[in-house]
Amino acid sequence: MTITITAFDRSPDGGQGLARDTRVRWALEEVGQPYEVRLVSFRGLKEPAHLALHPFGQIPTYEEGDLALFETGSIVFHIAERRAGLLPDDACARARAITWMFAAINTVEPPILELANAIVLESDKPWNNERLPLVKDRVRDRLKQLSARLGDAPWLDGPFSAGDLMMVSVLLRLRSSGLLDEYPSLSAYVARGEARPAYKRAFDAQWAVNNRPAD
Ligand SMILES: N[C@@H](CCC(=O)N[C@@H](CS)C(=O)NCC(=O)O)C(=O)O
Repeated sequence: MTITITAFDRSPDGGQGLARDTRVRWALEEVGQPYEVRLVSFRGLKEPAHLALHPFGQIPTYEEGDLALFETGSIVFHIAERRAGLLPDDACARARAITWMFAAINTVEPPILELANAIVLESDKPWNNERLPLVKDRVRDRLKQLSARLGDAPWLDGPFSAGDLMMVSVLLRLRSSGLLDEYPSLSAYVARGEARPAYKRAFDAQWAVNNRPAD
């Protein structure tokens, strides 16, 4: 059955891989599942056809036959549950990998998004200079804890899993801030994720879309 995901017609990051379709592409590449992509303009995101798929008017979405999903956590979980390669067979190891998926999007991603908003959307506000260090420290708190847990291990819990895929995807957004460099083990962890052939294929695919000649 054909799988179709949605992605920005032109991502604001110009193809740096930060738009969230990249993590879905990565999951599909990890399990060897071909997919198609429907590109959506910013205006299209808020039109009824897209809102029927995604109530918040965002990308990515995932369609497979009659099934339509939104939210990358749910989409990656759906992919990982149905195809081998992203979740361990052992029930307890599987539950722990799923826990790391939730940790990535519920505990680590929120302060990172807050920082991105502070840098991109609030830089002109008179209070930004005072607030920014506080926001950065909230990110550092999480990075310190995550780095302590990762230790010298290559991945968060045994072999690479959907938990690592989500965590690396979330951490990638920090690169331009320089904060990741303060935690060498996390920098190396992210680099290991980026070095995976499946990540490279996902990155290249979204790069090609975002750097195609103007229509
Ligand atoms: N929690 C959602 C967030 C989705 C999201 O923020 N998508 C962004 C692109 S990465 C978007 O569509 N932004 C446009 C908008 O919100 O209008 C997920 O993980 O899927």
